[in-house]
Amino acid sequence: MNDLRLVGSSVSPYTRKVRALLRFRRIPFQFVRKGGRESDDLPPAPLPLIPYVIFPDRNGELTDALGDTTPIINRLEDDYTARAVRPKDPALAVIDALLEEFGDEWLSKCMFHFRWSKALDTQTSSSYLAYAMNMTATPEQGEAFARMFAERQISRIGVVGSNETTGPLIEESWERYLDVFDRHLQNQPFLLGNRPGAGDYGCFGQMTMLVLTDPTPQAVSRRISPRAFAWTEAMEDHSGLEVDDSDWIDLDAPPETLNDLLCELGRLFVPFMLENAKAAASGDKMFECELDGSPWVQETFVYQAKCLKWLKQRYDNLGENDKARLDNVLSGTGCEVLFAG
Ligand SMILES: N[C@@H](CCC(=O)N[C@@H](CS)C(=O)NCC(=O)O)C(=O)O
Repeated sequence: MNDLRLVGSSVSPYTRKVRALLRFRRIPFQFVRKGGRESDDLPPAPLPLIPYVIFPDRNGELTDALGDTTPIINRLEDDYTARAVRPKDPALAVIDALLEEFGDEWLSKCMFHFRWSKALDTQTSSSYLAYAMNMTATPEQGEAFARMFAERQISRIGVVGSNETTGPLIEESWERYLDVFDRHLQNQPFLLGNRPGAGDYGCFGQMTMLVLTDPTPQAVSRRISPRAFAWTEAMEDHSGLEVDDSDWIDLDAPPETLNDLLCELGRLFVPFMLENAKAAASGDKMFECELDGSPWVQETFVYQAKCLKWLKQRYDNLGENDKARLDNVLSGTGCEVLFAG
């Protein structure tokens, strides 16, 4: 059987998410740099995005390309049972999926906002990106690429919802997240217990940039949570961590800080997802609303409406007892509105 291939870039947050997850899961894989000879010899990307994974088909041939990290994780859960990242308890698995979306779809706003709205962060991050694609580029090529890439990203900053109105809210949310993350991790080393879930990997992906490389959010994280630096570094490779089913937290007796973390999700991320989905459903290109008492305005992000649908499906698939157990934990956090009606 051929090892599967992860195609991406070591400076892409979503690539890092999947690479670290594969290591924890002890799934044999080869990491392939996008744009290199090795990636050209593989089936093409299913979407114009990285990362993607090439799975072996029934004959062991590498033919089956899958994009988008959440479906990739789902497929890995189906194909390999050991060391799963989705909790066995289906109600807890909904919280894990919610945390994964928070990482993917909200912390990515923090990442994009700091990186492409602050000159220092733009300069720092774009300066090395060319070399990640072409290690032998000349300094002139590197600088030309940095300028081109920064211009392109800055022109797209509105897509993720960073603008003058939303910037301060995004920055405050990064600070509050670090505070609650730090308090929560005093109870257990991962978001949902003594083993990492998909939620940890979702948050980790964005934190590779926010905590490890980009100067402004990194300075904030060093001030509020030195633990976040150690955690993010450690998340890269948990292949040696031994885990079993009892390592998940008990959803019926969760630590109080889980409630605090969910309240943070319920403050901006959850109402944002609902407003965005409403706008997508009515075909609006832009939407304006109030989040946590402050005005919010951004372009509608159709992909994020799809993410919300995935979350709702998970909830709808629960039995009545598990719905009640989950409702009990979500109640009063602001997250319960996701699944109401
Ligand atoms: N939702 C996607 C997001 C992937 C994504 O945004 N990838 C970025 C790099 S981290 C990308 O490929 N961007 C291509 C571009 O900017 O043109 C996932 O979960 O994989």
